[in-house]
Amino acid sequence: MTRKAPADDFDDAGLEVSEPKTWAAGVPGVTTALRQSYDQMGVRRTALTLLRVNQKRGFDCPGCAWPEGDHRHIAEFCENGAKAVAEEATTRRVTREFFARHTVSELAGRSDHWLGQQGRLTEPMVKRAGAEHYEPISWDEAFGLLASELTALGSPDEAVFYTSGRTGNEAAFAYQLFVRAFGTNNLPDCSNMCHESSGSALSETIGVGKGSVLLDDLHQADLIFVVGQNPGTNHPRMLSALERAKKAGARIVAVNPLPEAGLMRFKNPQRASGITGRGTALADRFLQIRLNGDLALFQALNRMLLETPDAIDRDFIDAHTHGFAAFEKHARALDWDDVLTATGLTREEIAAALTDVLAAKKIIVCWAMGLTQHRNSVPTIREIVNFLLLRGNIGRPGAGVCPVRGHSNVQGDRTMGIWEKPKPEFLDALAAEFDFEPPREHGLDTVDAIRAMRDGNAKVFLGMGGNFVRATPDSAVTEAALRRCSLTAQVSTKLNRSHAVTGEIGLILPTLGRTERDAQESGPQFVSVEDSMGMVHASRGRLAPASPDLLSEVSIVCRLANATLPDSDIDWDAMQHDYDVIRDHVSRVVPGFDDYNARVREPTGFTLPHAPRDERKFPTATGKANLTVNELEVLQIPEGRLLLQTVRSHDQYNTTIYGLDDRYRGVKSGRRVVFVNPADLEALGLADGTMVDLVSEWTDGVERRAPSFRIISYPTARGCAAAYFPETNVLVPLDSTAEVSNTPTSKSVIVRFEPVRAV
Ligand SMILES: Nc1nc2c(c(=O)[nH]1)N[C@H]1C(S)=C(S)[C@@H](COP(=O)(O)OP(=O)(O)OC[C@H]3O[C@@H](n4cnc5c(=O)[nH]c(N)nc54)[C@H](O)[C@@H]3O)O[C@H]1N2
Ligand SMILES: Nc1nc2c(c(=O)[nH]1)N[C@H]1C(S)=C(S)[C@@H](COP(=O)(O)OP(=O)(O)OC[C@H]3O[C@@H](n4cnc5c(=O)[nH]c(N)nc54)[C@H](O)[C@@H]3O)O[C@H]1N2
Ligand SMILES: [Mo]
Repeated sequence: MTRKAPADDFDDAGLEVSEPKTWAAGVPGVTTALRQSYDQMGVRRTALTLLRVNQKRGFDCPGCAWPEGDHRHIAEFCENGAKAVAEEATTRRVTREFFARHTVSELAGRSDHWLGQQGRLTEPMVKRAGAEHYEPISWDEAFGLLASELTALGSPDEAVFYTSGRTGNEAAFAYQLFVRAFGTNNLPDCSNMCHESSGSALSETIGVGKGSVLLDDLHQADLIFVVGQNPGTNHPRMLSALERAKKAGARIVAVNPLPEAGLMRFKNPQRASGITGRGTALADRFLQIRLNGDLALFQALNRMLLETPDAIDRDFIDAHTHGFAAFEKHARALDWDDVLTATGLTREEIAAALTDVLAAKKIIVCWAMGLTQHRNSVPTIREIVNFLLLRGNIGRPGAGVCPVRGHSNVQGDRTMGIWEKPKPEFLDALAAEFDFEPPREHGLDTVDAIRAMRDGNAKVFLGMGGNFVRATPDSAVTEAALRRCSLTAQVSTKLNRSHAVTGEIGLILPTLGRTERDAQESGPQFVSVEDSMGMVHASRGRLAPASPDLLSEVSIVCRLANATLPDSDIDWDAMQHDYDVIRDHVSRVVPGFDDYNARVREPTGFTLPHAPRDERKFPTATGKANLTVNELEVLQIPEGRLLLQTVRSHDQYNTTIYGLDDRYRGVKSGRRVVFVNPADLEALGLADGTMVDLVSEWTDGVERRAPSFRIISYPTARGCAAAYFPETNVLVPLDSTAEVSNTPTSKSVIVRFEPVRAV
């Protein structure tokens, strides 16, 4: 059986390929960002808007979750932050006339790029059962419709409430409260596809599922590993922190199958030398690892540490860790042949990295999707914790774990209770504050939600932001699952494919973006967010809303709650009219938020407590930091196949495609490309420029096919390939997920290439 991509965007007519870049940012970055901003919103609005990003009384950049320092530059934004802002602050609009012109099935055939470029959504719209078009609907009628579908369900567990990571804390808290008052824990979120593996591994080993470093720790570190992460594109402001660390003497080791430009050399556009000079060489050492080789790499380093006299911190291990004996026994038995096969590195390369480790008193390991989206992601991250614990590198300045989060408030949404597996203590606090009994049974995560909709066990889907249909794996299966629902509703700022692939009824609920003023009955409101390092701060929109008919996410949740739960004792109106009321509730329910309303009004906000970081206390089951035993399984790739990772280009934000270039990797005007090592091409009898279909092979016997990709001969690790998501999501099997975290394995998909026959 073959499963083909449901619809494919072939915007690639003008595709051009050139040599990849060896450095990031600097002048081309700034000019590209400004050009795109002028294009979306004109010169005056660009200047007004960009000056407010990440300023003390401005709005939080809707780009990534990297923290702002205390000493902010006048323009504390980066090229890709500017693109994210321009995308939201665009002056283009999607109106009722637009929907009258285009049928829903026509929209389903358009590319992600085209859909996003149509502009901001302006009023609530409905696609009624059997209709071909969306038509306008009043807010009251829209809430009434959604409420009647929800209350008609056989059980609250037949509804799915998704969240993407841009939603502010106040809306997130109100949303999870509504969902639990309605009666389910079905709160899947983008984390399930993102850093869930980090949360799972860190909770088990150090007792807190979040990173243990602050920005200042990075500045003080002796050695920083950047593993499975492309900060030049996805967290550009992190490059400034790495540059500063280097100036203070840190060494940087990059571990990646791709020689990403941002890791190699950086020209800081916020300093004059960065605009004119050669910039800073960032990585001192580049370990060009094979996809999925990181568990083996860190096990090898750990074995070598155990074999080096005085290399491990005995006092720390005795005082603060649990499980050393079993860990040591297992680590010493590691097979070097497995390590070399899995990593593709030489023993000398790994030994050289060990000299960096031995020379460093303070080590930080940073990582992102390169580590979290594999079958063995949780064991890999646990092994990194082992590595840091061996030399006492958790719970002291300049050292620790640093999972670099994606969406700007994905971490905050979790803190506010957006989780399908809430802790009993959280539910107890919620019950006490609101005097109701929340459901205790765990809900559906993203993959299980798709299964439930596919099988007819869930029938109503509500998305609080995001683009569920495109962000999730196995696109053909997911699309069919959504189409089987009785109603799908999306709270969104911009048009995307999830509006075109609907249940019997489809609803679009357009909302304010982070850049926009939010006025409620008690006056102007602000929201708050938590960055990747547990810092909470306010975000105030300044622009006039894209349309007078938009509601804030908080209003949407509260009005939906009133419509769905008319007998609820919770005062939804009070929350809607004044977000301080929500923050007061939060301060009594969520640990670390005491005096929330006062502290969030401080110019730089406040830092949430983190026991391992602050006190070297590890709130795990054993009361200590857990050293773990992780089995190394070397992925076997059949003859003639490659391991494919699905990555972001420089011109996209997840499923939002800003443009068709990937400047650092030398790609212009196209996205259907696949990067392959020249030696693999030779072995496969293929060449640069050949057009191929990508066919994924998996144990269920189904062949998943993504048609027509141009091969680019590229210096990636041997045996590995890379192509962009979401075009390749069709290749990721729904059932291929990480152990424990259930995250789709978007970074390891076994594929074969079939040359496209000329017709
Ligand atoms: N401009 C922009 N910013 C973004 C986003 C965006 O799309 N655009 N997305 C946001 C979100 S939600 C997230 S989660 C982050 C994502 O940030 P990243 O994780 O940087 O994003 P990816 O493009 O998935 O890049 C994965 C990186 O890991 C490497 N890699 C892949 N597999 C492996 C492996 O097995 N081992 C190792 N060592 N490396 C590997 C890849 O070569 C690549 O460099 O960025 C956030 N910021
Ligand atoms: N193959 C593959 N798949 C992946 C990944 C991968 O690396 N490879 N990465 C995964 C990761 S890390 C993530 S985080 C997910 C991302 O999954 P999602 O978060 O679901 O997807 P996005 O593309 O970020 O969502 C974009 C949409 O969000 C809406 N939006 C933007 N701002 C706002 C706002 O302020 N409020 C509201 N309500 N809506 C807003 C807009 O309508 C826009 O179209 O994708 C995952 N999927
Ligand atoms: Mo993410």
